[in-house]
Amino acid sequence: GTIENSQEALNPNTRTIEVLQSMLDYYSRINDHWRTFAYRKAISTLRRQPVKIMNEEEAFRLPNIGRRLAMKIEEIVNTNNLRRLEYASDEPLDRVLQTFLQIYGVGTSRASKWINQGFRSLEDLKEKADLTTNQRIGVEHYDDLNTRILRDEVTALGDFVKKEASKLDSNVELLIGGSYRRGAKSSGDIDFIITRKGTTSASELVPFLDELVRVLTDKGFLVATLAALHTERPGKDGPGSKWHGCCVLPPSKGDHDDSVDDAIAESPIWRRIDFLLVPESEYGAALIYFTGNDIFNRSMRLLASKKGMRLNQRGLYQEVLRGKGRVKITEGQLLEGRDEKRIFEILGVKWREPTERWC
Ligand code: DCP
Ligand code: MG
Ligand code: MN
Repeated sequence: GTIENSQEALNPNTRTIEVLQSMLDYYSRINDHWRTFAYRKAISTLRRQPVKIMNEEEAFRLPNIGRRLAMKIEEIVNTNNLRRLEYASDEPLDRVLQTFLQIYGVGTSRASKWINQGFRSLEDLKEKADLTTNQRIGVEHYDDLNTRILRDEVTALGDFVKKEASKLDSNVELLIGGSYRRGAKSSGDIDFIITRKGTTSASELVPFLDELVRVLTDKGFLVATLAALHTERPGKDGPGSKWHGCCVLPPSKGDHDDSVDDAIAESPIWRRIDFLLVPESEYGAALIYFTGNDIFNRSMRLLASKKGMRLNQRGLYQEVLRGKGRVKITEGQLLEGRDEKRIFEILGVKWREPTERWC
């Protein structure tokens, strides 16, 4: 309440509390319950002090404040911030967290659990942790999967896929979306959007994708599967029929002698590759979604909702009208799905080339 806030403003230890609070937030983030608790107790003690606690001795005399916390309090008073503290004690853990977070498919909660189990390095995880298949791939190919792919290599990898695809079905269209379509000089992965004229459901393309994956695996191009999902009704954001995995450029058996090819043949770098199946009837909306970037997508969706419409990766819809008790008055009617430019038009926004969609 207001009284509490004004007391806070008058508290001589406000700055110290603020810094301790940010450490508390950090420990809470990495699920270090014990330190979170200790910091909470220390902060509440400091809140009750009528005078500023200036050094280690003063702090240590107070209840709920141990020697190490008392030292930190003195340091905060002397430096007025967290910087040195971070370097002194928190940075190592924070760095471990950052390392773990860069493992493919690993989020904060997984990473924190590993930290709490005592793992401090990728080696620890490799040797001691109970990893899922995907986590093992992420750990064992950590460096590869965190290396960006130069545009020329994306093109080369893409050409390999396109060539095999057209042998299977010359009517299928493959386009590389994502950052590559936005013109990026390097990409984190290769995002393929796959469609065929006349299709109205992604499921019509599933047999083709299964075949393509089989052929590309046989040729040594695809080296791991991370996710293969076929759903008729994709969620609000999640793609419907997709395949995620890893690929390498097989050594070219051509007659030319290229040192780049040699290097790749020596130790091929694992690259992330995604395939998204899209029926022609939804191609435009899928192009927008899969071209991104994510911020641009969010702003397009927001704009749609402001205009009483709804944009997702399947199409642009009239928003569902609801009356009393959220009863539907009208269904969300499809306005456009097929044509990317038409979606911009209906939304009333000027066409933006993919290379202009960086946010
Ligand atoms: N996308 C999105 N929201 C997300 C994830 C993805 O809108 N949370 C869309 C926009 C992205 C596209 O999917 O551009 C492809 O996703 P990527 O993660 O492959 O991102 P980019 O291709 O843009 O970047 P990168 O070069 O890192 O792969
Ligand atoms: Mg990408
Ligand atoms: Mn991707």
